[in-house]
Order: sequence, then structure tokens, then C-alpha cells
Amino acid sequence: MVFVIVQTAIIYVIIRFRARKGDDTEPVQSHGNTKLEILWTIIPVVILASIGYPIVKGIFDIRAIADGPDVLQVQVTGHQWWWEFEYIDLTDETGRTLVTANELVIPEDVEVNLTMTSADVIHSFWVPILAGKRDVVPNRVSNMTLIADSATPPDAPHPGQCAEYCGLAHADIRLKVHVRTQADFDAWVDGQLTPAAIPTTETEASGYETFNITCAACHNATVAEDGGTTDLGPVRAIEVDGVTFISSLAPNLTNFGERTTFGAGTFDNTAEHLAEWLADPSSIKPMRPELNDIPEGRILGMPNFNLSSDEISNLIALLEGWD
Ligand code: HEC
Ligand SMILES: [Cu+2]
Repeated sequence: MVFVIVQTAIIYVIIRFRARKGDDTEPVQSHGNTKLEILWTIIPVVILASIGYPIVKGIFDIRAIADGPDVLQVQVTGHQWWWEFEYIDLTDETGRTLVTANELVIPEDVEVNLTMTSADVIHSFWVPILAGKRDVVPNRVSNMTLIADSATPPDAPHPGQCAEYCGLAHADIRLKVHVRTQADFDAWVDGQLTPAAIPTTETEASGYETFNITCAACHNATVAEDGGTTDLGPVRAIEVDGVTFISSLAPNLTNFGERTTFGAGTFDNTAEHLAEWLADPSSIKPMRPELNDIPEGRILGMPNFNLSSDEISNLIALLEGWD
């Protein structure tokens, strides 16, 4: 618009006031115009200030950390190559917090404050439909506020993606955000805080044995035992800037059967995909499990455990039953 207005005015002036043949009157000579100069200084100042004020205010508003009794507090730990979520204010009777992975579930119309850090390299948390990107940096804490206006259909959660290159499986560190009505969210929380059942069928019991021997080296699952609960796998935490973040070696599987996807939002959670995953995880998601160094806590993917097809189907029965 500015270009068109200015160019039109210039062309008009050039043509309208051009020197015509035979007319040699000298144009009016002028030098300086204080009034005009003050005016064309003040007008742009007013325009820029009126644009600048809301922008600067907006930057501070976006940076503000949501707090208060109505805000849902979720801590996010980025890992190569998956996301871990801990709902620090939602606990069961024993004080165990709600921990899940790769699928964030939030109530509609509620402010959610994400407090984020990374266990390894820089990631970036990005759910385009809900908010912009925010870097997730090791040894630093960053925050982001989400507010979702309306619930998502169960099979169409909002898709997200890590937006900062973080190594081999960067393309497959995705995530899902399910938005639920408050009542559905409360029911989900109850389900998540209920420990997984100790298996009763023979297949599940056999899967449970393999889980304890092999899988529990990295994956935690909380099961009901002797009227209380037991963690089958390790529970680990890191402290960053005075904030304690959960930082597990691998996704918590307590309620795995309830998730719609796995492998950081990459595969639909079906028996078929799970069988492929358990047969050789790196064949469907590129990872570097040969570099896993568990004492140092550096995990670059799930190894292939050369499970038999029976072990695989028993584990699938176990995990899909944990919902
Ligand atoms: C050496 C550590 C380690 C062991 C042992 C291990 N896993 Fe994993 N597992 C991982 C890691 C790391 C991931 C995350 C991979 C990713 O998505 O980047 C994972 C992911 C998974 C997932 C997908 C979870 C999700 O929600 O995305 C399932 C299911 C799973 N493992 C099952 C098993 C089973 C069953 C066993 C035992 C046979 C097992 N794992 C043993 C490290 C391990
Ligand atoms: Cu990434």
C-alpha cells in the first residue's frame, strides 16, 4: 500500500509539474520548514509507539508463568527420543505422582503450565495448534502455557513434534495432546493413578515374568501388590535450578494400553505394530541402542532383546491389558 501511494504521488508530480517547452520560470526556492519537520518526526513516533507497546506487552504476557490454584501443573522432560510428563499435583494415596509419556492429556478451558527441561540435548516442544515453540534445554528450566478451547475426539488428538534437531530419531519424537472435558479428564486421572493389575491369565503371567526379568531394567510400571503398590522398574529424577524433574530411562508403562500411540507418537498402538517393535525396535524407529550406557543414564533407544514370538505375544497381552 505504501509503495503504491508513494509511487503514484511521485509519478503524478513528475508529470504534472514537469518543465514544459518554452517555459523557463524558475520554481519557488525554499529551505527548511520547522513545522513540517516537527510533524514528520512526531507522527512516526506515535505510530511506532502504538505498534510497539502491545508487542512488548505481548512478549511479557507470553513469558509469564501461569500460576494459581486453577492452573494444571505439568513437568516435561525431553529425552532422545521421547517425552515424559509428570503431573506434580496429581497423586494417589501413597503420594505417587501421575507419570506418563508421549501423550499429554489436559482438560479443556484450563490453563496448563508446562515446566520443561531436557535429560540430554536441546529439544523443542511444539504443538502447533495450541501454541508456539519453546526450547527444552538441559540444565535449564523453560515454561509454556497452554489453553485448549475444546475437547478433541479420542482418535484425533492434537499432533506435536520436537522442533529442534536432536539426533538420529528427531523426525520420530512426536507427541499427542488429548483435550478432554473436565469430567473425562478426572476419570482419566483416576485411571492413571490406579496401579496396573497383577496378571491373572497364564499368557499375561508369562509376559509379566519377562517384563520383570528384561523390561524392568529400564521401564517402570506401578502394580498393585499386597494392598499397596510396587514399582517394578527404576524411578529416577534430576534436579535443575531447584526443580526436581522425573527423568526415567524409558517411558512409564503402567497404563500403556490406554495410549493411542507409542514410540513418541509415531506408531498407532496396535498389537501388530507392537509385535514389530518388540521384535526389533530399531527396524521401525531409527535409534542407537548399541550406545546405551545405563550407569551413565544415557539411553539412545530400546535394544533388540531377541524375544521369541511367544514372549512377544505374551508381553503384548500384558501391556494392552494395562490400561
Ligand atoms: C535398555 C533399556 C530398555 C529396556 C530393557 C526395554 N526398553 Fe522399551 N524402551 C526403551 C526406550 C529408551 C524407549 C523409548 C524409545 C523411543 O520411543 O524413542 C522404549 C519404548 C518402549 C515402548 C513404547 C512406549 C511408548 O509409550 O512410546 C514399549 C511398549 C516398550 N519399550 C516395551 C518394552 C518391553 C516389553 C521391554 C522388555 C522386553 C522393554 N521395552 C525393554 C528402553 C528399554
Ligand atoms: Cu528433536
